[in-house]
Amino acid sequence: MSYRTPPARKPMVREVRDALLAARRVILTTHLNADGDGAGSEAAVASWLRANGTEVFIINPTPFPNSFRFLIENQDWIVPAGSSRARDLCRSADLAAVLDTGEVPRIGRVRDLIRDLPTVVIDHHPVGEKSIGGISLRDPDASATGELIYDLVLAANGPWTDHVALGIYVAILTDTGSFRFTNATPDCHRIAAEMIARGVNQEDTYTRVYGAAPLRKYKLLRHALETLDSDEEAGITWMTVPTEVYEELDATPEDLEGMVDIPRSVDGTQIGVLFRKASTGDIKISFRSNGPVDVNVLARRFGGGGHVKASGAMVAGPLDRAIEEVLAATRKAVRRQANTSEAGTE
Ligand SMILES: [Mn+2]
Repeated sequence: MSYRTPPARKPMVREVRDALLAARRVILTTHLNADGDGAGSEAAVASWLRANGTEVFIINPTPFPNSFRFLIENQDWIVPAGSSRARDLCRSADLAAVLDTGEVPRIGRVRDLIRDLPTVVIDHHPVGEKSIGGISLRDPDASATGELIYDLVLAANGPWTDHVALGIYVAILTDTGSFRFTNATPDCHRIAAEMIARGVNQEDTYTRVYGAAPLRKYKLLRHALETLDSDEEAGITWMTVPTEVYEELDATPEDLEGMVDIPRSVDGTQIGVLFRKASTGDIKISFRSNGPVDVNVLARRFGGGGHVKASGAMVAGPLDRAIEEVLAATRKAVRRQANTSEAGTE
């Protein structure tokens, strides 16, 4: 059985494909602290549209992660959001494409840069309260935004450049936790298989994505592990990134990638939580759910959001008060879920 774009998705795919192919200069962006799905999707769209003769630039709200630069065919396509070049490019562009988020607060300062441009959104998150307008290809059933990029390139009949295949592969690889999570659907395996057939080297790619961490990442982790704690009764495990060590080591948000998987991987954990102080002084929270509790709903209570099993939010400091408040709300969410399940079985 080979992959087919789900029928319900097809009209959106065509509309977004046509908008992208009609533009002469396109600005790509993604959410704050781009992950493998955001960066991989940008890499694939940039390579695909460039091969079609479109001018494409990547302007993200936070610096493009160094660890994902190898995905981008030409580093000159990446333009810092604060530069005058970014302003000029946005002023002369036809279209902005927002990838792997559809929410205004998630694109930070880029919002102002693309305010006057027609916008397309390509995303697999559930639609939130501060949704970005314009035409869209949104499907929460997609394993990753990279899967929707595959649909677009398929609908356009390519071209399948090396960087299109690599970007899509890394987007799916990283957003499915290396094909471990429930979003690692048969369809995303089919797409990944095709990308390997198109030349992606899975071993090299895995090493570049997961096997090239700076030493400071593990030094930071060593200190973070000292804070690992749990409420075994509620099934909540949490960890805090120590602010002073983070600053001393000159760590970056990239160094925190995957850290929340440690509390979530403790036996008996329903919800894993990671706390850290952001540069703004606010406290960033990451939630991961192993069970039936919807952490998207939980994160939204704090003005954040995400997916059912993975979400995040930002709350005001100080850190200890934030931890207390968030853990109280998390316990409540666990209790509420337990009550619903009980009621459901009666
Ligand atoms: Mn994603």
